[in-house]
Amino acid sequence: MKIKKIESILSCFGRNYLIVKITTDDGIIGYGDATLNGRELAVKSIIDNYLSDFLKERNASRIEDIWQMIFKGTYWRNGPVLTTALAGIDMALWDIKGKKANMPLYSLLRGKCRDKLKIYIHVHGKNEDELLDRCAKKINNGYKVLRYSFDIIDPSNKKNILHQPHQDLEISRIEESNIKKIESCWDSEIYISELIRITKKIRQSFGNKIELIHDIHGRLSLSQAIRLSHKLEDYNLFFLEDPIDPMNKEALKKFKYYTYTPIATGELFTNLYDFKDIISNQAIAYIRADISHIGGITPLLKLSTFAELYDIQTAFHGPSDISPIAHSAMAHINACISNFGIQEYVENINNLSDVFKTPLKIKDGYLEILPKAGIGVEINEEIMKKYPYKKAFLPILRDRMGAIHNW
Ligand code: KDG
Ligand code: MG
Repeated sequence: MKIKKIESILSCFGRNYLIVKITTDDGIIGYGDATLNGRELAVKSIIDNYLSDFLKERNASRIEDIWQMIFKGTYWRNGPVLTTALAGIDMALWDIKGKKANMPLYSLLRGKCRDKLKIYIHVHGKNEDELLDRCAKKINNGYKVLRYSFDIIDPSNKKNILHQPHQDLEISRIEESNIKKIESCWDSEIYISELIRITKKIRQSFGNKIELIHDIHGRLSLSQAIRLSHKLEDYNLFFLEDPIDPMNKEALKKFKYYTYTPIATGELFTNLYDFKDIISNQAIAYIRADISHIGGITPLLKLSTFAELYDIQTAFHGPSDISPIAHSAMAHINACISNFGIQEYVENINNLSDVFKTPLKIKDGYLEILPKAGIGVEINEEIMKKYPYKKAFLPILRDRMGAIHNW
């Protein structure tokens, strides 16, 4: 089974998605996700101009060999552009392998060890009342775990909103803006006190019938994070994501001794080595790896097994800026690894069902996978062509003195 054609298809459905399509000489087509938010054209270029030359005529079933050839064999290893391109290729090859065997990916891997997956979704409010209303709505719809966020009006300048990134797609977001409009001012002290106040409010309103997650996006210093996490301990969070800059691994290793709250990190990591130290030191409770940025299914399986040895669970990154193919591929892995913890999911992602028909179904707040061969996503390329790429940028934050701040 030889690789005959490699294509990359870039389109925009509110969010830009870069899809890798690989066709074999026996006519099997595999799809993978190679979306890197705000860097789509760079990934497309590395696929079209470089990696496709390495792939033509190779045996499509030799996935580990192809993965190593691209990651190590071409010398310039690592970096999000390369690993995201590699992820798209890796997923497409696993999709082909599953289709050839006529088996869903979870069967081809280890076989299901659970029937349904615990998920969490985003809930955002432009103010406290809206947030509480939206939490109530999500709970009524059966969701059990909520990742909450909210806007804060800056008391010293009412036009400045202290924004938290979110994927509650019914609420407008400042992501994907024009380059001139993306800078805003951040104040961590106001954020810390508002977060404590609002977390208490949510617990008072809904008791313990839901689990709560909050994502700090690496915006705090170690001492701010320690102070905050102490105050949040009473509210029993499922986990706190990226309390401090995830690149500061030494600080993460210290932080675990200061808090009972489980810590999750890893959406920014682009290779297994990024995780090595913090897993072997048990600095975190959940790995937030992103299948499309860490290089695909092949490294994600290795990472999960490594984490299993340290009793660390998975909580893979599942925002709306990776495509339904990535969400589906992660669901297959989650179904067949023993240290699955929870999966981040975007409830409205199925609004794209005209273009991507996924094997995923939400039932009573859990995710289920239907038995379709391979990753199991059917793609309507004709409709896709009608949604051309639109350049967009991620926001930029500055502190009160005008210096760049972690976003
Ligand atoms: O592109 C950036 C998003 O993927 C990120 O803001 C989402 O932090 C995120 C999360 O936890 O979903
Ligand atoms: Mg995050």
